[in-house]
Amino acid sequence: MRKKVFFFLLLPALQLSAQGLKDAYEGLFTVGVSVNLRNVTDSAQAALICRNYNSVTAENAMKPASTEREEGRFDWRGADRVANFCRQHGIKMRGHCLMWHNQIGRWMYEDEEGNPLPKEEFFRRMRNHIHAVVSRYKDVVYCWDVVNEAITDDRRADNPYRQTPMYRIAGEEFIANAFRFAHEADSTALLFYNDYNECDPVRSRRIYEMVLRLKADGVPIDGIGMQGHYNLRRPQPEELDRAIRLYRQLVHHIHITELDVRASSQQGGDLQFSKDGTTASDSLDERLAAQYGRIFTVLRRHSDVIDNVTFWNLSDRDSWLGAKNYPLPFDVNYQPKRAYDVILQKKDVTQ
Ligand code: 9MR
Repeated sequence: MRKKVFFFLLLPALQLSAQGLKDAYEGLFTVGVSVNLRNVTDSAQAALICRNYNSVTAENAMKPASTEREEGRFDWRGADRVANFCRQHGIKMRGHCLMWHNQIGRWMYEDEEGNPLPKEEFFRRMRNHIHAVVSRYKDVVYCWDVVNEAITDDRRADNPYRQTPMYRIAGEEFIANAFRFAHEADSTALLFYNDYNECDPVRSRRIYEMVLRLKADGVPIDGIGMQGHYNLRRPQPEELDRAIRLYRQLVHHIHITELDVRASSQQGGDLQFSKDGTTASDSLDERLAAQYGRIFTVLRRHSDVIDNVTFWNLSDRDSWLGAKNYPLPFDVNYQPKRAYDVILQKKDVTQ
């Protein structure tokens, strides 16, 4: 009899510990992670993914440079590995990414002598690429980051756009057509514009105005991806809240696509940051938990428009920021940190 009572007392605790992030956020938004090929091959890491996440993004494997390094020579090995893992485990994917100025073969926009392609030829190549990738993963990918990081980092520039070879060939039409081609290939996928430093007032205004114009022109754009490369201090809750309020005036779908919180003071998705980070400590662990707590408190408040929150990498060991930035809820040994508990327990943190 005693034993039985003890078991029943224990049951809720056991159930709680069997819950992953995806269960804790059921009904609010899906919780995702970006993965490399090791993550989906190693059985312990795979189990961690399946327990916590119900959305997966390929960190690099679906980018143009991975799938079509040279025109027409497709290499699906990496992308298929991740997609098959997801198919096998019934996890849906965020497709990342169709058009970006990084990790893309020059053939997309240049001829063999290095001259910019005529606009029509550029569009032909872009359309072929987008159709091939989107069609292949239609069954498992529920949304795509169609255009990534098209807004300039120069907050004072008159032209809001990043001056990439693709932009120079076709201007804003390059962005519009990328969305049109993706929609042709899969009319049911949700299509996103994705960018970083998206809480910055200048950049967020520019993103807003661009999406507003595209939508007014009938371009099939469904959502805004806020990358979420943050740090321990920024954004502050009101900055994050303000950006979400701005974007939600325009779109019904907001995804936090690449969330991490670095220990150094920079923010953003560019590679100009220090991997040196700082030394691990108890207080750092607490500050990380507090910042994740503040961020998720805001995100939960907007869960009617936010339908996915994705961490950029599985653990500190995998992070593009280097392990010394301690940016994720799982440490270098794939053990949950305080930040994980704060997120899991949905504790409101406002200070
Ligand atoms: O995490 C990715 C890293 O492995 C690559 O080397 C890098 C190349 O630029 O891209 C990283 O992912 C980026 C993402 O695709 C777009 N937003 C910024 C991310 C961090 O740079």
